[in-house]
Amino acid sequence: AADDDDFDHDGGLDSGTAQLLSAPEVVAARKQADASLLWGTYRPQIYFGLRPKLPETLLSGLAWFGLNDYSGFQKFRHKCSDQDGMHGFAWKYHDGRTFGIQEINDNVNNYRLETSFLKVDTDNPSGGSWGARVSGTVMDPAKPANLATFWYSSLEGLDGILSLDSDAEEDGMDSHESIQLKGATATLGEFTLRIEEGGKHGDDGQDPLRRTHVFGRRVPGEMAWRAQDIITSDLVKTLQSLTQTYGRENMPPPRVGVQLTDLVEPGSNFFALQKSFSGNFSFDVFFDSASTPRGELLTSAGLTQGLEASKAAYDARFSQVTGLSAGAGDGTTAADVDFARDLTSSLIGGIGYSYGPSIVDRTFVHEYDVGSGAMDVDTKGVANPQPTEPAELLTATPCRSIFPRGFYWDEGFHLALVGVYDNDLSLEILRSWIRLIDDDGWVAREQILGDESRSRVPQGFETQYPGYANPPTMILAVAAYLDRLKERTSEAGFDALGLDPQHLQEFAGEAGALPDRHLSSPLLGQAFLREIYPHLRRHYRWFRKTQRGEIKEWDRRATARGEAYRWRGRDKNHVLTSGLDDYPRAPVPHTGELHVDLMSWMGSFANTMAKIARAIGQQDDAEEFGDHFEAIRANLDDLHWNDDEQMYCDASVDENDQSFFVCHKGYVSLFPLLLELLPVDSPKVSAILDLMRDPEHLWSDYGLRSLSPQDAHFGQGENYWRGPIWVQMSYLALRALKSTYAAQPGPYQAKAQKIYEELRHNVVKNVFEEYKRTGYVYEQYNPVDGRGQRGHPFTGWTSTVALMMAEIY
Ligand code: 6A9
Repeated sequence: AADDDDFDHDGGLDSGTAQLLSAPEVVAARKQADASLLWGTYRPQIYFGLRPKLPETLLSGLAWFGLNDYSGFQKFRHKCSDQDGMHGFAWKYHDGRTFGIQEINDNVNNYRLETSFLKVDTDNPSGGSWGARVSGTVMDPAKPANLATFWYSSLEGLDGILSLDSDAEEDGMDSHESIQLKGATATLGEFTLRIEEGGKHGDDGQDPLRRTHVFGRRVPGEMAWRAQDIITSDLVKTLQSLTQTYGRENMPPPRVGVQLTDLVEPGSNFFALQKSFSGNFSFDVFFDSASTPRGELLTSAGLTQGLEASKAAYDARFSQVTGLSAGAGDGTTAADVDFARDLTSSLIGGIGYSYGPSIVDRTFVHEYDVGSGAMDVDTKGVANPQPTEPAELLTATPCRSIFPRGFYWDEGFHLALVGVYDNDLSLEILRSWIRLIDDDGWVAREQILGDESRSRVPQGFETQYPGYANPPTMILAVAAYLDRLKERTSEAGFDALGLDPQHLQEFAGEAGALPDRHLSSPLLGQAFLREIYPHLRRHYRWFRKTQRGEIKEWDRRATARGEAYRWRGRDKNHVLTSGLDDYPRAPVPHTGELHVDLMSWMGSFANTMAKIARAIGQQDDAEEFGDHFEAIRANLDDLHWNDDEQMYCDASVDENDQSFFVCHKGYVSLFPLLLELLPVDSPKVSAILDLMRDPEHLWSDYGLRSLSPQDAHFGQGENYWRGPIWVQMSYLALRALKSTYAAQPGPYQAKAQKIYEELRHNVVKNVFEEYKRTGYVYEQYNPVDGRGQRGHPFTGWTSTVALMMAEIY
């Protein structure tokens, strides 16, 4: 067993694992998974866009605005925003690999847009080809409906070429009109982009040829994502010449006047194509890879059919994996199933890929983080933010409009749901995060990679600090994978995970198909676990070393057991690193503070590490983790249980070095139960359940409040985590109740079961009601009236409602 202070910089793989990873079955499975995930709607920060998960590549996207007057283009729709007056935008279907269908309710412009895509030839190592459809339906025919739409494609990399194929001919496909771009990049090979009207649009009497305008510009590669600026600057040129010709008073109607210039600059790497419509419309965009056999390329009719077939397949898989189906006799309605499907699809549709440098400050040290005693909160170290080497990340995102990037502790919740629909996709995302764990074992809590990502972050929030943590929820995803493996693999198969890799060959033949391949093949399961294990262990040791809390000499029992924890990175009113931002903590920040939530996370981390180590036959490690786990359980009671208050509390020390409790009835007091660290027959379980169920404190008709209304801090200040209801915390509670406290016999089982049922009912009902009322799910819900508030659509961890409906924990 490694010494605590022997900081292990060696994330390297042992030779057995290295050999395992290069086994032909493993390599082949990897390649296929990679190919099927190459293309995606990995630009969740815009309403609709496609890109491959490759750096410096081909970006495509949609933009639009109303043409009722000349000010329309000031209400440009491109990047997702909660300021656009939408009555919701959500993926109704999205399977992460082959297709998706999104609905966007643009009430302001009187259009419901549907954007969909379908991939073909996805096993092709090139990633295959795809079709995308954009259709618009007028919401209220009595009101004007005129829209300018733009499709753009642009190259970020300088190695590629892209050009307008002006004499592309009608090739017998079912199109009125086809505009084509030809291109090639080193990684995508040669391709053609076809933009066609599939014939579904209403005939508005305009000559369709006159409706389409194209322009091309040469922009620096790192500007290629700035579609709004580039398109707007071209439109401004047209408008300037129109005003010169006609004068402001005599301008032609906007639907005629607002047009791109039709100028294509030599060497253009950014092309935009405009189509303007009155009434209903539809057009298609096809990406044809030269490596896809011609017979497999999509037509508009093929796209229509393929989408229908994909929907049916999705519905079938969805009811199979969630057990949710209408009319099954359990009261589930078709609307319920649609809602759960919308959530799952929107979470998967929110998956993004980003690439670029982050900003990290490796030398800044806050007094509180190292020193001893009370700190002067105004003391700041010297800031030294530096860009890192570029890194890449495939990640689900909390909120497409305001937080469209990777957040470490959100991701554990995202993967809980992603993994139910597509196990292997959840592992790819997990692997992407694991790769970001650095040599010390640290990973930044917020991943802001590259300019586009950074453009959404206010100044002063970009810098990440290598001493700062965030709740280790990645471990939940690994634990969920282990559980699924156990359920799906034969007993012999599961036991084989612990065998020497050579002995696994006999299980190689079991490999099934995507997206469950890593559930059906012990060989692949072992390869995955062995690959991530050294990184996870380094990560765990980083937490254990850098977030260690001080135990006072006089607490001999606890000192002997050694485990105590304190979040680094706090100021007077925030512990952002805890994820619970402004939740009240000790009034004066102090290096002697001990945090019960982090203590609980570390208990869960140690316990899960022990499970993984055991599964892959690392017995010594398993014992070491097991010892930590037991020490944490004991010290939780020694250091954090307040018998007078009958609750778990943070602790701190005063100016005389006397220890005291910091008790606020709220989420922090629930953690030992939320993370299932307490034995079912502990009276402490009963006390926590009572606190949870008390309407005077945490209980509401809409879910668990973060802080009791009786607490002096309730609703105060930023009021972010001082009362509002967070859905993922109710998910943790339901998970603990269902899998432990209501599942195992004990004196509080009945109480736990009742709370489970009521809490599940309340949360699901309220989130669904708010979705019906407003078209959105939210970052949090009001602790008094249950109304959705703050970020929306918040289809990150709020989507765990789908898991509550399916009772999958
Ligand atoms: C600040 C302001 C538009 C805050 O869901 C992501 C995180 C959670 O991990 C965390 O627990 N959210 C929660 O307390 C959002 C974090 C946003 C940080 C960026 C910039 C942007 O204003």
